[in-house]
Amino acid sequence: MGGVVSVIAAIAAAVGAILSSIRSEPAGDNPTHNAIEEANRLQAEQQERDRAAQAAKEEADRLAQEAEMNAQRAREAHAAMEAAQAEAERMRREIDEARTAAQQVAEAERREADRREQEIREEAKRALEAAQQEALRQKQLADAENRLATEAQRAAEEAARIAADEARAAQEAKVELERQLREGIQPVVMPSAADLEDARRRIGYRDGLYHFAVAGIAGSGKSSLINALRGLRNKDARAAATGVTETTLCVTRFPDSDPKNPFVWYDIPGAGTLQVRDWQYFNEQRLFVFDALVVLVDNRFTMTDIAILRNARLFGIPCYIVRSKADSHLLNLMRDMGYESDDEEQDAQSRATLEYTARQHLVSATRQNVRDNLRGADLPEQRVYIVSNLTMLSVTKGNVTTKIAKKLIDEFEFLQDLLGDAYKRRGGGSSTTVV
Ligand SMILES: Nc1nc2c(ncn2[C@@H]2O[C@H](COP(=O)(O)OP(=O)(O)O)[C@@H](O)[C@H]2O)c(=O)[nH]1
Ligand SMILES: *[C@@H]1O[C@H](CO)[C@@H](O)[C@H](O)[C@H]1NC(C)=O
Ligand SMILES: *[C@@H]1O[C@H](CO)[C@@H](O)[C@H](O)[C@H]1NC(C)=O
Ligand SMILES: [Mg+2]
Repeated sequence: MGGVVSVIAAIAAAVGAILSSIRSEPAGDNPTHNAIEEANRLQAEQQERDRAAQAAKEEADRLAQEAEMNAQRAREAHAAMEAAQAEAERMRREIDEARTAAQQVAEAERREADRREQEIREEAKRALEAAQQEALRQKQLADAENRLATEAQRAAEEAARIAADEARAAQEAKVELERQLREGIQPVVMPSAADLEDARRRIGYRDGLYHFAVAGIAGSGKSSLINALRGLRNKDARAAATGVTETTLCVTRFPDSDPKNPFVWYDIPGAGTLQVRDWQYFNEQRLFVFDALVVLVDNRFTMTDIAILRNARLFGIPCYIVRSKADSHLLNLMRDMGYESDDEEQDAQSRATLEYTARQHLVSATRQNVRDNLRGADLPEQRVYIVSNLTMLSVTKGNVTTKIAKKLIDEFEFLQDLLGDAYKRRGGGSSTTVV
């Protein structure tokens, strides 16, 4: 606005100067001319001044117009500036608003993110706890199942063990039964009172007497041993016949030759030669009725010998294992070792040495053989008496000469044990009943 005023002032000053310069101009010569010229010049000057005034006016108009335009422009610029400022302000506000909105959005998003994160955390925590609980539950289930399985397995093992034990016991029983059948062991059949009474009647059993049975295969020396125990020679009239082939299964009764002796002897034939099952032998021959049994073995044990030993054990009857014919076995051994009975050159010393060695061999081999057989039959060990008929007779008769004494093996112990046990079992009682 000030700009416009100064422009107008300048224009006014210029107009004043022009007017004063016009007033101070000096006057010319010819008045008419001068006047005309003056008039003309004045007119020209007036015209010039008019033109100048017109130009100044035009210039002033132009300037005014220009000023007006400038003012207009200034107004427009001001307005534009104000608009720009307003726009800028608006934009600033918009930006602020946008920023605020963005901040709010960001804040909301952050809060949402936090919330989600918290949610996820809690969810994860819940899931973890649930998983832990489930794991615990599974573990407890597994533990329970393990316990059950262990118990079931223990029970199964126990059942299997019992079954195995039973199977083993059954198998053992079967094997034992088969073994007993094979080895002639009689199933334990205890005789009835009537059976016993019948058996006693048949053998002429008398209370107060000792009833000895001598069993063994034919030719083992039963008759000879019985003769010797009765104090008889084989060739004595009252002696049992020897060396005869047995044809019957009869039990033969031999009273002792001395009526003062409470002994009765029985020859039990056929052991090991019968067609009956070995285990039947004991009961068929009614061996349970005797007070003591002598089992004579010649060279080898028979199944019947074993069956007799086993059954005698069951019935509690003392049993004596005897090997007879020691003298002839000894002679055979000596012959095997080089002894010639008709060789005059062999001196007494070397004969004695040979006999001693042969006797040692006979005794140890016989004892070993019996031991092996008993063990093989699962029977307890017991001694074997090695005897000869002649030496036995001397011992029985109490007439042991120096010559006989040299030949003694087990005869003395045999008689001592046989009669000693008998007296002991009967409480040392005595009877003079003559049969
Ligand atoms: N050298 C010897 N021969 C005997 C002995 N015992 C028996 N004998 C003989 O052996 C054979 C059979 O004897 P024996 O008593 O009849 O046996 P059994 O069939 O069991 O009654 C007979 O020839 C007897 O003389 C003995 O101790 N020594
Ligand atoms: C013993 O047996 C032998 C062989 O048979 C016989 O020669 C002898 O007479 C018997 N001895 C007695 C004492 O019977
Ligand atoms: C004893 O035996 C011997 C021969 O062996 C005989 O001579 C004697 O008479 C016997 N004595 C008795 C008491 O039997
Ligand atoms: Mg006989």
